[in-house]
Amino acid sequence: MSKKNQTLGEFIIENQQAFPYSSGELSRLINSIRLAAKVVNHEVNKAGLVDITGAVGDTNIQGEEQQKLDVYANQKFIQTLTNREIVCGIASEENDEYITIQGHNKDHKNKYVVLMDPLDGSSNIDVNVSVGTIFSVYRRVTPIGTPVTMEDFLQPGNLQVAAGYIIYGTSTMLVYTTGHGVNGFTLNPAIGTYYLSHPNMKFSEDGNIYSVNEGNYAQFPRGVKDYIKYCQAEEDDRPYTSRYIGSLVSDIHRNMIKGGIYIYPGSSKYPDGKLRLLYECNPMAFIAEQAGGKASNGFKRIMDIKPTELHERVPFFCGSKNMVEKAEECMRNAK
Ligand code: AHM
Ligand code: MG
Repeated sequence: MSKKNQTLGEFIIENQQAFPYSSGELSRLINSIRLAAKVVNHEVNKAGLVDITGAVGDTNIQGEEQQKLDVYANQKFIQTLTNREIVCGIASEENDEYITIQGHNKDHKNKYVVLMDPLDGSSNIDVNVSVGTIFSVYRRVTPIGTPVTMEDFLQPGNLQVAAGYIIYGTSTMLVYTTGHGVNGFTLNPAIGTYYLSHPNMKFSEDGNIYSVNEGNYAQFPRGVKDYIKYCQAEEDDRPYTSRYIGSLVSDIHRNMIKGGIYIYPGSSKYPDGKLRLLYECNPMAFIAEQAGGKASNGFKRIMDIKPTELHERVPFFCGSKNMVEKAEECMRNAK
């Protein structure tokens, strides 16, 4: 179905029938994300040149200082999605509350809600390390014609209809799934077109990379410590290689291509870890599963968790299936 050298535009049209609801709206939604990503990419790429880096002074709901580019990316994605008649609501990691989009005729007739982290890993911008955008799409559950409610956003990950990420790296890539596998498109910046460069992306069942911020080791639960010891043991194909960029999109992207596990566990200081269920973990979990990998909170499937609040955090174990299962075994045994 997917041909190399195909553009993202061609791919979307060709695969429209395979989308769960084939009215074309989801295709248009992916299209607007593609457009916003190009604009954000342009800004991210010149971040070192202009005086746009650095903290804007605001703090977001997590109490973190916002970088200027966070604000910019947030505005661009919201603007692009709002201007098209597709989305009825947006929740962003950078906004305390969700946004209701009534549509041009103020009739609330659009079907989809988008949840996103517009610029993840933004503390890496100042040091020229890859950052990313993460998005997650659901069909609203409340009736069309009425304003969205919190219920539309607090859906478990297993109800996502699409999810993806954009990585602003050595190349800019858009990687997404609509539940029919994972495909990656690389932007040719000279002509502004994304090409299908990574068709049908897969996590290998086993891998040899583990990615975790080991600086927090002393605060990790016993099970995570045991798993790290397992990764470092001189046995069979171990020790594994440790790679941690501190930019979720880049760490997961590398591990999907090379085989590996990413862990952001709970700790004695932060029992639920750092990552957000709705903006980071669910979309990455959907991609991981669609690529044959696994995503867990250490004990259960990420996508089966019923969210209770917009900015909820959750421990996150994601990557090659056998590695995640081994980490879960360590968590269980340490209970
Ligand atoms: P952010 O949404 O504030 O950018 O935080 C999320 C990022 C992830 O990209 C990354 O994996 C993690 O935070 C790194 O955190 P730490 O520095 O604690 O290891
Ligand atoms: Mg983030």
